[in-house]
Amino acid sequence: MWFSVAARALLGASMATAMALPALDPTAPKDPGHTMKLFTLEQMKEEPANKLFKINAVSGCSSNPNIRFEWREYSDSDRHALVDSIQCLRSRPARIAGSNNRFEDFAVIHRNFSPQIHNNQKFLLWHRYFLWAFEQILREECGFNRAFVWWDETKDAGRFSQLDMFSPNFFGTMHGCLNDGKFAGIQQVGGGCVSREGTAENTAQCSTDFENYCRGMGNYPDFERCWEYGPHGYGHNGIGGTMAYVEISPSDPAFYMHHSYIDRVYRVWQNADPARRTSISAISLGGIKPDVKVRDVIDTLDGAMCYRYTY
Ligand SMILES: [Cu+2]
Repeated sequence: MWFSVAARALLGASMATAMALPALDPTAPKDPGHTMKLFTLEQMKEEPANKLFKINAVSGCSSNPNIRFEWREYSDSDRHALVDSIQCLRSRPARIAGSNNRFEDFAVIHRNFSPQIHNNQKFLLWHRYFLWAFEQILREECGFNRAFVWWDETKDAGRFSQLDMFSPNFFGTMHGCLNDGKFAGIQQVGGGCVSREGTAENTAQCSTDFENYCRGMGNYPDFERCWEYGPHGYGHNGIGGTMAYVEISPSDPAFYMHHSYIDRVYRVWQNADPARRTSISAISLGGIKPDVKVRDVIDTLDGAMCYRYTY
């Protein structure tokens, strides 16, 4: 599956308009996601319990948060430490079935969860946690001890391949199989080389205009849609090659740089209204009754509905 991008491109929309969103294509073959998934009672009992856990609350976070620095603010020493720690992860043993090393674990997990975490409102939150977890594993298992990084793609719109990030010094150059830099020879999950294309028409959509347009959205569903199908999709398709292949795109280390930009703009959009930091969306019945928040319906006795059962 390739990345869907919004037809509402602000500049040079020709690439985008040719790509219909999958859900709108009536000729698209039905996949297993369209049929009811069933477990018998016996199978259900064998399913491992949901491994939800709580992250230990970090006391004092608001007064002393970790800071992510933009690539251009990041020293050469920091850049090398980052690339070296990612390379270190590639030398560590896999812990996930179907993966060949610890770095690939992330791409395999991303592939396995892919239908649940794209094209819906979980997208931004899941990828936020995924990126944070990647950072933590770099620290815990490969000794990475610098501030983390983000990439302001608007400064490179239309010319990603000219950024020094995509050089043999750091993430490797942009064209064809990745065969220079620390990650030379890196393979995709599922086989084949990690490759890139670097198409300017697509990366041009990672623009200040497009970012500002999405940041102007007044509610989460509209922002999420704009951001996922807009610059997020164009960045993937623009780096191209492995990055344009949704499920396994984290096979390319550049994935994490791209998603740092996606996450940063989500945070900037949240900064504009505190309510955006406590709620992602309304539950909508299309106007039959007013839209409500999760908190309005999660407790039947404390919210919009107020009812209980006889037993
Ligand atoms: Cu993804």
